[in-house]
Amino acid sequence: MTKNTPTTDNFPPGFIWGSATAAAQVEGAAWEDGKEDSVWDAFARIPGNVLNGDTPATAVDHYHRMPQDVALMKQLGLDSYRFSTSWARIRPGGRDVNPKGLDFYSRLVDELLEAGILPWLTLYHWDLPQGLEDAGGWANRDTAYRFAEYAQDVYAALGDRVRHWTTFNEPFCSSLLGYGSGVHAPGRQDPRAAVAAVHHQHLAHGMAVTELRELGAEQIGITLNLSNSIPRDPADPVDREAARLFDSLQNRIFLEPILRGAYPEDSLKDLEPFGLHDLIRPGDMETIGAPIDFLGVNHYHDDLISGHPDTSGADGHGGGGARPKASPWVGAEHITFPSRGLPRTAMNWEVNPDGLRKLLVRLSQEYPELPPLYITENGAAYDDVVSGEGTVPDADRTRFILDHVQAVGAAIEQGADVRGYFVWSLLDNFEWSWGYEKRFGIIHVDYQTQVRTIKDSGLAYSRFAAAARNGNSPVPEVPAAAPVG
Ligand code: GBH
Repeated sequence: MTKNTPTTDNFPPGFIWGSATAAAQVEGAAWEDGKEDSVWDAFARIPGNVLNGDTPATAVDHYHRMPQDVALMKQLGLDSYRFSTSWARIRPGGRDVNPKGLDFYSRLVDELLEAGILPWLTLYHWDLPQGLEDAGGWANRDTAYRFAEYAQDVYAALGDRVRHWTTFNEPFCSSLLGYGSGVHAPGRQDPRAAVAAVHHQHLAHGMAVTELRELGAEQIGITLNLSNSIPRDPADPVDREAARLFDSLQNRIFLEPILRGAYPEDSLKDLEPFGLHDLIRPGDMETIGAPIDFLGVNHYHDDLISGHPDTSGADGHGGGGARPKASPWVGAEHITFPSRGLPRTAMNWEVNPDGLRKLLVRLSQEYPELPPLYITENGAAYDDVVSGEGTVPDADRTRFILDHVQAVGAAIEQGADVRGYFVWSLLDNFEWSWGYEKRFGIIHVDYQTQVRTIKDSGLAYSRFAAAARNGNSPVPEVPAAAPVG
């Protein structure tokens, strides 16, 4: 099959075609119906933290436009919608349960089920109640116990209708970016706090898995952001060591505690100076290793790694936010990300669809204990233009999505047990430290009017998913000009 005729042959019946968002990125209504600050509300208020001084206060007003947004999902024919619940809405300040907060998600779930769309719920996508941050945040072990309580609250309200439960989205970001590099909320730059946040989020995950299991949740998992760590020169021991270290901090310190109940030996050594050993109490690793039913994989780009100063002239990694901060890779500040000269997205991230195939095949081969996989995020930011006809001809994003979907198909053909793909994102939204400048949506949002327009990539994705569902292959690559429905 050539690149220009995407095939649906490799996707098994029942494969889930979805799209994803996160509460802080889409909801807005930051202080409505009892909600109080999350760390992202507080962080965004401090000048210099978020590009252009943008904040998540209004976002794309999904809190008020939810029924219309679900109608758009239905129009696209999505099988599933991956969303997150806001802890700061459900337990403002981390204190008592707020029934109005829970009610929003109850209405969302009902609306989805009514539309025939499977709700895929994530409990934590980075928006810790500021009240809990004031008490030490994820550097404080107590936050893990608070998370387990919050998980129970959400299950009590939605467990009768939601079958798929994800504890954390990308704990890498909410620990190492939030407490190490400071590029994400709460903006701390303290390597020891960052390592504590890693361990306490693991613990919170494990405790929530145990609680949810006892309460009867059907499918429980976690989403990790994983990346291929590729040594610039595989023959150079300095590059090889840098790639090992990056792989340890980016991938294996998350994968192995969760899948095997143990930190990798080399990571334990690397992180000893930052206090990892002292954080681990008897029983923790068993809790963290509680069996899960699926692993969510978020993948955007590979990382080419060197242990030498970068002389390529371009940071192949693409940086992260309003301004340069410290490195999130604790104890690995010397690592550089040289460029391979591949095309880039508007995030300056390299485009290399085959990296996704490689990652999935590697996971399947190296981890015999691996549960079924779902691609819970993949997508791209490009600078979109709305045409005179009111369409959004985003050919780059269409290409990106269809090529990555093909890479997932190729991985399945090579034995990876992948059961779903969620494109990031359903809507243009608050892209964290980049504010509203970077657009990832398959639906365009005019931030002045909140008007939504399905982009050509959304139409193409919808058509591909429909063809896969019906067993039609190959699929013509040119996006339809007319709206779907
Ligand atoms: C995902 O994270 C998020 O889950 C989602 O909310 C977000 O909107 C989406 O991606 C698009 O960004 O240069 O050192 O600061 C993506 C994973 C991890 C990619 C951090 C960028 C920057 C590291 N991100 N990385 S650094």
